[in-house]
Amino acid sequence: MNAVTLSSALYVQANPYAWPYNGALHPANTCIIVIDMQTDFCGKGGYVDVMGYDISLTRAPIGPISKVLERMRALGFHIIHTREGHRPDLSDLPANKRWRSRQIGANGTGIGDAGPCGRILVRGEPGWELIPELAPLEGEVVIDKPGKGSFYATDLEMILRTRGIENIILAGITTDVCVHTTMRDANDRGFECLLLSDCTAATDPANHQAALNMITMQGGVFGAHSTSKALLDALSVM
Ligand code: C5J
Repeated sequence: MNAVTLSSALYVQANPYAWPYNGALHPANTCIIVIDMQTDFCGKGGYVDVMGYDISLTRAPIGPISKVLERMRALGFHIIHTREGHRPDLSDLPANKRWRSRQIGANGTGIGDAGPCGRILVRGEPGWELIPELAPLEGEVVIDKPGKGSFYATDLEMILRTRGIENIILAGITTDVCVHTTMRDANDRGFECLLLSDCTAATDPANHQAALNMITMQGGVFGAHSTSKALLDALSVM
């Protein structure tokens, strides 16, 4: 996939349309949100591992995300990270979320319970930390969220509006849960969204593919999806 340039406009070759819709892609109005690249979702002994899923799937985006971050940082784009997690007293953990999390995995261990990497998805615990390979740099925004979406019960929207951000590039895990919820919520708020297919992953490859397919319906019902290569090709003209 190659970048598409029209006069001063800049587009990423994407599916189902060249993104962003208006060609207004530049560092001042565009961010990347790297969602939940935490040990609990992609590390040995973390929540996804304890549930019995294959963490090689959720680790696959680490390399592509690193390359994209390196280039976007060099160009001065806004960089945002999120972490899913709960207060140590679990006062922000809905009872049904906790109950459901205990239905799968070793010995009924669920969110808030002690696992190999500390209490699962509890703020401050080792498993809740962002993985070192994708650690935020000084000054980058980190959003702590109690839910799947990055807007619910956070100040993300206020930060995006204050910075004049219109375009959101999505990376992280998992494609079908936190990434999709964030993309849908961002789209409803009028943000123009691009999901990078090799910078995201699900615990089930079929769900990852289905999540990509959903985006392409209705002319791009939530935005578009593309690859890290297509994005980097587009950014190479900057
Ligand atoms: C999940 C997430 N899958 N970050 N969280 O529970 O997608």
